[in-house]
Amino acid sequence: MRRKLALIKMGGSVVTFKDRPLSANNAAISGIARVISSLKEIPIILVHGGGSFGHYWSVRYGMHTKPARYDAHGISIVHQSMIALNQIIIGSMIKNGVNPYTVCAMSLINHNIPLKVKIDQMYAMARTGIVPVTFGDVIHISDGKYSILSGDVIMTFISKILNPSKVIFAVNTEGIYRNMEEKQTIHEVTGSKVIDAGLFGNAREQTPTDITGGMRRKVEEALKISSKGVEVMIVNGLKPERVTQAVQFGPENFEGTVIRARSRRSGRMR
Ligand code: IP8
Repeated sequence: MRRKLALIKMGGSVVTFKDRPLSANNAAISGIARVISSLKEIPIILVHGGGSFGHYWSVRYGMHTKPARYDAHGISIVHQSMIALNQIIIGSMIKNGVNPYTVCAMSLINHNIPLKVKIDQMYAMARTGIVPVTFGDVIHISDGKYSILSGDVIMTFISKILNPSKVIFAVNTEGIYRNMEEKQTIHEVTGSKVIDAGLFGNAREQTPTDITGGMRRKVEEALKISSKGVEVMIVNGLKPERVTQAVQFGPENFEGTVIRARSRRSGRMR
C-alpha cells in the first residue's frame, strides 16, 4: 500500500552552484525550505545531493561509486563537506519554520544494503512533525573499502521500503528533455525496467564534475522506483512552486516529467 509520504530529493544542481566550488545556492535552498514549511498536510522526508561540495572534493581525491580503499584524508574531507552543505540546508529550514533532523547515510545502510528498521524510523519521525534529512555521502562498505553513495540511490532505497505516495526529484531543468538542442520536456514516460536512461537528452550529457552520474543516474533510479509501482516526478527545483504543485496535485497537474508506475517490459514517451 502507498504511504501518505512525500519523498523529495533536492538535487546538487539546485542547492549549490555546480560550476563554483563550495558555493551553496542560498536562494534556492530557502525557496524549497519555504515550500516544505507550507506543506503541512503530508509527512516529508528530504534527501539532498552533493553539488559543488561533495562532488568537488570527490574529484580532487579520485573517489568514485566503486568501493575501494580511498585516501583516508579524502574520505574525511568529502564527508565534512557534505556535513557543511547539510548544515546550510538545515539552518535555512529552521529559519523558515521547518523542523529538520539529519540522518547520515552511514547509519541507514550496512554493506550497501538499506536498514529497514532505520528507514522505518525516519517515517515515524516524519509523521510526527520532524522532517528527516539525509544526503549523498562517502560511506564505508566493508573491510576498509568506501564508496560514494548518491542521494539518488538513497531515494530508491527509501522508496522500496516506504512506498511513498509522492516521489519527487527537484533538478535544475524543466524535467527530462527529449533532446538538448530544443530542450523540449517529455511530460510522461511510461516507465519500464528496460528503458535506457541514455535515450533522454539531458541524461546523455557527461558532467566531469559529477561523479555519481548526473541526470542519467537520476533517470535510472527514477525508472527503478517506478518499476516498483511508485510514480516519480522530476521538477524544476529552481522554481519552488513546482515542488508545491507536485506534492499537492501529483502527476495529473504539475509541470515537469512524470515517470509512470509500471513494470511492463516496454516503454513509451509523450
Ligand atoms: O549528488 C553525491 O550525492 P549526489 C555525494 O546525490 C557526494 O549524487 C559525496 C559526492
